[in-house]
Amino acid sequence: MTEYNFPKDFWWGSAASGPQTEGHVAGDGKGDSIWDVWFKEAPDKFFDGVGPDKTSQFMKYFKEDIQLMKQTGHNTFRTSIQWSRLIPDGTGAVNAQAVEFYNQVIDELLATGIEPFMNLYHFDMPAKLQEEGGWLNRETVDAYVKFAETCFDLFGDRVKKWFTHNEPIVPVEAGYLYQFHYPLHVSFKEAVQVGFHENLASAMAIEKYHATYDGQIGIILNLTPSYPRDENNPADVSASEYADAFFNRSFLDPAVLGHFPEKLIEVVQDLNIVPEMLPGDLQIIAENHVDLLGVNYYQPRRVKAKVSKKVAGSPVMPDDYFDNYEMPGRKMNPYRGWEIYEKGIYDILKNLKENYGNIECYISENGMGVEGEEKFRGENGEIQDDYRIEFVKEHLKYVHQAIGEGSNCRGYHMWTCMDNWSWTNAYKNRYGFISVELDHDGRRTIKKSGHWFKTVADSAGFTD
Ligand code: BGP
Repeated sequence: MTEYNFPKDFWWGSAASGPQTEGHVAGDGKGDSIWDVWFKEAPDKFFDGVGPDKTSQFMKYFKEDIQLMKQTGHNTFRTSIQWSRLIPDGTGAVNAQAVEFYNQVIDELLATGIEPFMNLYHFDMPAKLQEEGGWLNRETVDAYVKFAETCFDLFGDRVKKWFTHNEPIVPVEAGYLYQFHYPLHVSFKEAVQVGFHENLASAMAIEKYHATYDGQIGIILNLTPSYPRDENNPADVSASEYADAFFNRSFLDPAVLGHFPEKLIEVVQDLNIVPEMLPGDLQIIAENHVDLLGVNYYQPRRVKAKVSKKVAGSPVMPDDYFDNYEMPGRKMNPYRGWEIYEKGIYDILKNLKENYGNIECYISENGMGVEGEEKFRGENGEIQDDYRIEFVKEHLKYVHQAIGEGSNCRGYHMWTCMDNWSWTNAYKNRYGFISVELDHDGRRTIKKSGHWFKTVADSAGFTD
């Protein structure tokens, strides 16, 4: 038996987002986001036709939910402020009901001894701004900075940990390359512009925050380590470096180091898709770094040198620089189709220590989506999710090892607290410590993993 002891002040908790949990309440004044619009246009794209209107009804149940957080060991919890709830059209008047709602959530969390971590953008562009081009439009950057300042002004007296974006690469790849988020475009040029504007918006919000407020501000990135098929094959290694530059370093380097990676610059210059920018933009990025980095980790990316032929006439894509590699014998989460590779979390933390000044960080998402979890509900009504306990434990062991070797990792947040609405997958795969039964008006029950996590948080570790 080995003891895995974590620092006494380690952050134990989970992450969620406004659009995936809150739901709509009649007359709440919320404006539409791209998700509301897309769902109205194409409900069949969403698993079982379940849209963003209902979700887990956190708006209705937040008081009870925060008590459940306490019962599952949370000392911290991350969610997001929905831009389209706070400022319904993205740029105009503030919605007083939204202010009241987020105030109540923040106050309730603090009164329960749970520190709120607040994110500002979680894939949820206000519809009105998307009509004007969303992140492609420079004016969105200014609107975002105003939104960020409004949030700091309204809630910054109590919220001391802010994040500018969750997984900003996702709007780039999902919205402008691979068509799994609105607006479903395919354009490397647009993708680069979107990524640039998100980076700039983040740096500008950080600048404002540092000028006036005393907490910490960071960014949450899904760092997906790129492993070459063969470390001794230079072509595989080079392919994995391209994938790393596109999907990790495109945000990690500017956020922490203040500049873009060489490989990315090379590609956008070669392809003549350098984003439009104003004089001084790069300076803003160079001078305004994050204080704290959230690391979302689900799966590795395995890469080999490009061999597949490009279909004539197909658009230029990042994938022209590498092929994905299916490693024989890899361990899979069959429901989500993602590889489970626990050591990846250690490799990320080590990379941050060695190449990113050992920036203060925490695991801001890690988790296992499972379809059909109801079949694991035991006679006592509790879901017996031993697989999730195993998943978390095996990742925590590597986090523990990294900390032992000097990593500045301060906490671990599971995705997610209670089962929530996962974009087009809706409620297909369940991730929570707490189950939500849609057929019973969102009835909540703590799963076995939730009770287990409380014991881990209470004793700041576990034995295995
Ligand atoms: C992350 C997102 C979350 C959440 C999670 C689970 O990428 O930050 O919003 O959705 O992944 O993934 P999925 O919903 O695709 O199953």
